[in-house]
Amino acid sequence: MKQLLTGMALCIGCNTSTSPTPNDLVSLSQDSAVASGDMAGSSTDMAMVASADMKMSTPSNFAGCQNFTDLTNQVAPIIQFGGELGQSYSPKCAIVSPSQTVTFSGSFGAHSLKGLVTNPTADIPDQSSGVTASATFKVVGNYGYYCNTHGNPNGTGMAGLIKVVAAERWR
Ligand SMILES: [Cu+2]
Repeated sequence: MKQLLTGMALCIGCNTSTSPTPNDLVSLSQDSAVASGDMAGSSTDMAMVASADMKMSTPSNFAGCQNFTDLTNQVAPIIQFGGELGQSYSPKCAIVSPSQTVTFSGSFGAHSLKGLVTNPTADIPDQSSGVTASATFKVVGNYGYYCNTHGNPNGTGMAGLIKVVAAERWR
């Protein structure tokens, strides 16, 4: 009787449709063999390509940005944060021209600023003290940033995006 019960317990689920059939197992192992073969052949190349892509890959909708505030006509554009704005930047999504200087204004002690490593250049400073910090953008592209306390490098929470666009490209 004890042996019978043990045998029944072991068989529970062993014939369900979710169990892989022998054919499935064969094709799975063939796929993984191909994949690992590719990886072994070019792992160094793949790493180099990935890091090169990441340099330029801040998404154009970072921080959920779809509608952008045009700051290109402003002599001294300012992005404010904290204080009455709470855990947000204003404007959160901004467009500037190359060589324009943007000033972040607010308490960096309460809202430590971080630029994304995927930005084209590291113009947005890491700033954790003081109340103003400036960034001059010489290279077109998408520059994401976030609050190290209330935001994330993936753009959730307190984060923003500066789009640096040559005038003839979007007017
Ligand atoms: Cu913050």
